[in-house]
Amino acid sequence: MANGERIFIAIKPDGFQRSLVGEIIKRFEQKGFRLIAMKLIQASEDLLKEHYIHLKDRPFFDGLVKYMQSGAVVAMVWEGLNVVKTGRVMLGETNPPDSKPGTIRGDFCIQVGRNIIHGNDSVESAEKEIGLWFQPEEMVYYKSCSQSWIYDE
Ligand code: DAT
Ligand code: MG
Repeated sequence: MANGERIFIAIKPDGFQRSLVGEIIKRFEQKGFRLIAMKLIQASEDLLKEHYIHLKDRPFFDGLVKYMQSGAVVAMVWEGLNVVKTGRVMLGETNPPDSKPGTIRGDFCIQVGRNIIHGNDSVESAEKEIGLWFQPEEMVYYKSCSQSWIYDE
């Protein structure tokens, strides 16, 4: 089912410390996406090195892992039609100065090394990262009472 597309979203330690958790969750909720998993964790170095393995040769890799490991992360799975494409638009660009006002990074952060939120750029990476951060039993499946007011079929 197309509405069953999923994205892994993580509010990074800076987003958490800056009390942006409610604001970020609100944006996904109000858009109409469904929250199907969420937890507050301090991620291990091993998990973060695996999560960012595609960036392991970049000069900022060690700093990135250290920053992500430095505090609480709110890990979430959101579901909905085109949630990956739309979620990336909602996040804004990787580099905050390239992000438009109205996007999360455009509204709330300044530097790429403190860009407050993570979200996948493809359905394939979403499924991979959901598997890395969550066990299948951590997903909560429920019928949304607003489903027919958000989708026309
Ligand atoms: P995104 O998080 O938008 O998917 P990415 O996957 O290219 O971006 O990089 C992952 C994270 O790495 C990014 O959110 C912040 C950090 N990063 C990327 N480029 C960086 C740079 N030039 N300097 C410092 N950190 C960087
Ligand atoms: Mg990325």
